[in-house]
Amino acid sequence: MKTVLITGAAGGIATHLRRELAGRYRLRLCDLRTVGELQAGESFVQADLSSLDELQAAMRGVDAVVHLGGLSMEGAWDDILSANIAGCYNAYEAAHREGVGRFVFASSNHVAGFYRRDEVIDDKVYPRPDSRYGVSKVFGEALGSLYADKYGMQVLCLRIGNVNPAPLDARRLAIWLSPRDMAQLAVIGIEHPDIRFEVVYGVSDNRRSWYDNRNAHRLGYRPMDDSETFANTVLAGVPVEDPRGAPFQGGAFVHQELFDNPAPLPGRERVQ
Ligand code: 15L
Repeated sequence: MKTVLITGAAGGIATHLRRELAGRYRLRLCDLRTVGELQAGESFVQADLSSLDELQAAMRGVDAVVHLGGLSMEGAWDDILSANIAGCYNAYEAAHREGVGRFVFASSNHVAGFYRRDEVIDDKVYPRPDSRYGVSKVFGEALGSLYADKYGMQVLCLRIGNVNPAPLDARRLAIWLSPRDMAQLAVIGIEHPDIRFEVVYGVSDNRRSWYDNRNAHRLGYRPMDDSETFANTVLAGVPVEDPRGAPFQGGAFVHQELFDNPAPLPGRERVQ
């Protein structure tokens, strides 16, 4: 049985993954915070993303890393810098030094949040991050590319939408990722023989999706859920979205800290 280290193990996505992957792998849970009661097959190791030594010790002997650690939303530059830039570098570097061959990186839809919702984008689009957080995820993907090309690490970057048992609002109907579909993507990253460096969208089979996720399907992803099941309930209960974010895939992330409408200036649109 493979041993898989999950960073950010006290967080929401990890909590779902623990349940979904139970019995399939030995799970080594890694966080600065405590992770709650350990289940069969789980162990806990405390490590700070700012410490390469601690991360190396945590990764010793594991077969794969699922890197969920770091800030999961926009933050002050110093916090993004330490948790998502330096911390992400440390995670890849520790994996490399410990000879871990597989790395699943929790990237985010916010690497491309400035694409509009009427555009369908795939894994090859040039990034258009909507926040410092989004920029940090572009950096994490670039590190994955570097470690794959230079050291042969097998890296899968998941541009995750939003993981929840049910979609939270109208925007999340497009980007929702059910826990079991998230687990399926993680398993592809841990096991698929042909992965070198791949980017896929971490979304379920949502009818309202604005992603062309053919690369995930090519790797065998067969999502089991579609947010449409929840659409009537979700749409009945949600407040109207802020018009500054509503045209953009990244939603509120695009207008955080902005006072004016950030609609692209003439000439800003790119031809793919
Ligand atoms: C993300 O990347 C965040 O980690 C998550 O907290 C949500 O905000 C999600 O994106 C989203 O776009 O809804």
